[in-house]
Amino acid sequence: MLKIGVIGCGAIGKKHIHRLQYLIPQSEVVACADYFVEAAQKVSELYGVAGVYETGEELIHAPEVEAVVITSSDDSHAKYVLEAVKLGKQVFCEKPLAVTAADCEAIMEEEEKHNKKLVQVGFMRRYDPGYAEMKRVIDSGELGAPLMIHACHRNVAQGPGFKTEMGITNVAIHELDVCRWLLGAEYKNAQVLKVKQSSCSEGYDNPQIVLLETEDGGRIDVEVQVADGYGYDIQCQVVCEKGTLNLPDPMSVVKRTAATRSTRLLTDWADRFIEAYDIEMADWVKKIINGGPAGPSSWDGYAACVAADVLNRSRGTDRFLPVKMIDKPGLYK
Ligand code: ISE
Repeated sequence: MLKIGVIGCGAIGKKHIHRLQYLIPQSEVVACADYFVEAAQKVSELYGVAGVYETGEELIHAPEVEAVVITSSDDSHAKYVLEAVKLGKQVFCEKPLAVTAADCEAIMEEEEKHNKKLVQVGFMRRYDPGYAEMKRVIDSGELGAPLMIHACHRNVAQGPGFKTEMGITNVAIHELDVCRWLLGAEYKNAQVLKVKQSSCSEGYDNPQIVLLETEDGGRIDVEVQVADGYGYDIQCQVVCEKGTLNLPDPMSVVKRTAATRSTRLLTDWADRFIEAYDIEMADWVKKIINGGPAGPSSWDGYAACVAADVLNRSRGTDRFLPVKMIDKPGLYK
């Protein structure tokens, strides 16, 4: 039984606690913490979590906590990951791993001191059955080399405080990970474009187009609409030499009535990727029990963070900017 502490008791935190507590037989959530301690207390009552800590640091140091799940706000991830890694505890950190590349590097340096992987980043799309099948076909070589990806990431709306840059660091970050994973290549250049704007935006760029070039010349374009006014819609097409692969839409009953045929679209990302999250968490627990994580690593968190940084810096320059990364440390090869 893996005894887990969860830092961050908001929406995704609660969903992960539910998974770890009730759906995965080999894990138990023994502690939780939140910046708002009342939120942690509520979660503790709701899900039968024995320990409530006032700070993430106290939870990380708690002797009963063997592994840590971080689902707090994006800008708090790095300090908690670093603290847990220093103690040699396994960590699952929701994306992004950190908001700066320098913080990702510090995490990798600390992890290397232990000479073993201690971090998995929550890039759950790699566990989605649709993306996983696309990856399998690409790697089989059946369609020849992959040449380009056309993708869309569309959210219904954003809450208060949303900023243009978050369209990359919080939203398109998933494509930044999944595209390099699908293509098996790192990025060379990146650029973000401000295009014709939607009236659904409230003070931030929407849509934006993300353009990427990989080291082997592959091309990626991602339409990022953070407020589309109609649904949560994720599309991905990989164009290969001898065919194309399209990400399947989630299952939906086809309704025929009043001379129309329709299927419902989802509106919440947590529902769209529910299966991916379930598989991801169960796999993380299983792999930790059997020796160590095998999912997206700190290097993957770093690669996405560097690309996000470059994209945000490219805004308004009308130019592709180079994506420069440190040499890949041996631990992640
Ligand atoms: C959220 O954190 C996600 O992971 C979703 O996939 C993304 O669509 C949403 O905009 C993010 O806030």
